[in-house]
Parts: sequence; C-alpha cells; structure tokens
Amino acid sequence: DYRPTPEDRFTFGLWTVGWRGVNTFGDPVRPPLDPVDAVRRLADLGAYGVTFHDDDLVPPGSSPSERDRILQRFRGVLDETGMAVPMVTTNLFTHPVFRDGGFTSNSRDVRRYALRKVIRNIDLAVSLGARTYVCWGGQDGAETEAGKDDHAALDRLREAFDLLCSYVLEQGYDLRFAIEPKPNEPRGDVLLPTVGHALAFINELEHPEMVGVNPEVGHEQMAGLNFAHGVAQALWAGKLFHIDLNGQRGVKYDQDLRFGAGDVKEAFFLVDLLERSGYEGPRHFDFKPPRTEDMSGVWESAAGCMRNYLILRDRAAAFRADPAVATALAEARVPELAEPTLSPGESVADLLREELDLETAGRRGYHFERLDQLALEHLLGTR
Ligand code: 3MF
Ligand code: MG
Ligand code: MG
Ligand code: MG
Repeated sequence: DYRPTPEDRFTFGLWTVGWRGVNTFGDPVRPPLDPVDAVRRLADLGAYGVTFHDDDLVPPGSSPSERDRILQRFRGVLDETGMAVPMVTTNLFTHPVFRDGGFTSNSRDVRRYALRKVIRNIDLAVSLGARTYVCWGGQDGAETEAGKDDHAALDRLREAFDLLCSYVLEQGYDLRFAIEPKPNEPRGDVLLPTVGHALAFINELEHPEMVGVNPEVGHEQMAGLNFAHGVAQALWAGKLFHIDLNGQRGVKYDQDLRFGAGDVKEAFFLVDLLERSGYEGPRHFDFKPPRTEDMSGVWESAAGCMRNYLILRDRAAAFRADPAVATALAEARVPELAEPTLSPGESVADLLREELDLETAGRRGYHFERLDQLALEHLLGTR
C-alpha cells in the first residue's frame, strides 16, 4: 500500500520541512521547526535519513558550548530513531557576505572564509557518517557580464575543489563531493548551470574521481531540459553521486514542488531509469511545502513525496513487465541500439563495401507513439 520504509532509502533536507515559507514578496508563514522534531517526524513517516546545511542544525553565531549541546541532542535523536545522515552540505548563500558568491566571490577574504566554513563542516559530516558532501554554489554567478571574469571564476572554483579533495585525502576520510547545478536563482545566471556543464568541469579537476553531480529535477527543468536525459548522462559517466527529487512546471522560478507534482511523465521515466540503473544512493527530497500549508500540510507534502515515488516505482515496474511493452520495444528497434555499429573484427573496408537501400530504410516507421502510449497508460493506471 505504498508505505515507505527505511529500505527505500528516502532522505529529506532539514531545510525542506523546516522551510518557513518566506518568499520574495511574503513573510514567513510557519514557526521554526526544531531539527530534533523534524527527525522524529520523518522517521515516523518511514524515511531513512536526513541531510542538512551547517546553519540548518547549528544557527550561525552559536557559541562552542551551544554547538556542543545542539550536536548532542541531534546525535541523541539519530540514535533513538535509527535515522542516518548520508549527506551534508554548506550554506554559502544566506549571509550578506556571500552576496557575490562563496568559492567565486570577487573578494578573496570571502573565498577564504567560504573554504574554512566548508572544511569545518566536513569534519562534522564525517563524524555523523556522511559519505557524500554536496556543493551548491548558490550565489556563485552574476547579473552583469563585466562584473565577473568567468575564466578566473572557473579557476577559483577548480582551486576550491582541488583544495577540498586534498583535505579529504589527507584526513583519510571516505567522502566524495557532488556538485549541484542550477541555471539561475538567486543569481541572474549561475555558474555551472546544468548537469552537462558540471560534468565537463569535473574533468578539469585534480581528483575527478572524487567529484560527481547532485542533479535536481527542477533545476534542469528550469533550463528547459529533460531531467531523465540529464540523469542518464550522469549515470553513463559514473557521476550520479546523489540526487535531489522534487517537482517543477516549466521554465520559471524554482518551484520545489513535492516529488511527482509538476511534470509527472518525466518523474515516471526518472524513477524507471533510477530503479533500473543500479543507483544505490539515497532518494533525497529537496522540496518546499507551499506557503499555503500549515504544519499538518508540511507532513502531508513530505509523505506525498515518498508515496509518489513508490507509486511510480510500481507503475514503472509494471510497464517493464508488460509483454505488450516488450513487443512494442522490439518494434521500435530499441534493443538494436545496444548493438555496436560495427561487429568485432569488421574493418572500415567491410563498412564501405555495404550498400543501404535508402528507399526501404527511408520508409521505415519507428512506432514510438505506440510504445509511449503504453507508458502513459501504465502511468495513468489503465493497464
Ligand atoms: C537550491 C537548492 C539547495 C541545495 C542545497 C544542497 C537549498 O535550489 O536546491 O537547497 O540543494 O543547498 O546543497
Ligand atoms: Mg533547488
Ligand atoms: Mg528547486
Ligand atoms: Mg537542491
């Protein structure tokens, strides 16, 4: 009955259910949420774990003794509930000091502060058992062209990741980084706007094997891109280290709808892809319960994320198991694409000798509509 359990590996950012509903035009609508209550509530709903930015857990400006007390309570509730912390991240965007970015701020002293903030939080992340460290360069971007030297910004970003990787190696930590791309918001244009940009950047690092991506559904869709295709390329490159699941409708502001809301067909094919890919990481929700909701609506929304994933997983499995789908896949020549274009031992001379009957091959239809209709009918629950 689509009831989530820890085996489903669902995780939530503390900042998601804890979002107070402040937006560009409106004040907060909900009270602050104690992280300890968030962990308990999410555990009750069937989640596997939580994630957080440094500042979500330990408010900025806390004294060392306050920090100790907060961490002790947090470790206590993790023990009590069995909840895991598979990923941790850093807030390099809220404080005014980050108004021109963290790792790529034009101000050198700010860049140095950003690195210290990350390094200190990496130590905490590892002590809680996290294996993935996400980096979203929230304010790393620009509204103007002249104000940002892109070449230098990419140099500084590479310098930051090279330094962080060597720190992790020196400490002997078992930790990998995942870069989260986003095309815009809060900056007019953000550095590393898409999965493709991030993958190309990673290849330029000193330790590319330690760095992957954390794609977010809505972020790719904000750029008008097909999320399932972006994730497929990350998987193909061996770089899907983590994932942010949510919902978005089209090219507009970052909506962070609950998973399944938004483009439900793309959500179906995403779940189909993830479940068949061997991806073993957490299914992490990065959504924002809308401002219309009180706290009961927040928990409804969180439960909906998990339930929708499980429903889509079930529908996708039924689609793959349907004999009519197997036939339609063959008629669409989908399995044929997995065959290498040249057979082993074949030469270019063999290739050149062959002729294709263009008349016949040009008349060939691919029957994708039948296949896609079957997918839609499984998704709609009519098969
Ligand atoms: C913004 C985001 C971020 C990142 C988070 C993790 C606040 O659109 O998606 O959430 O996911 O900072 O690094
Ligand atoms: Mg986001
Ligand atoms: Mg988003
Ligand atoms: Mg995100």
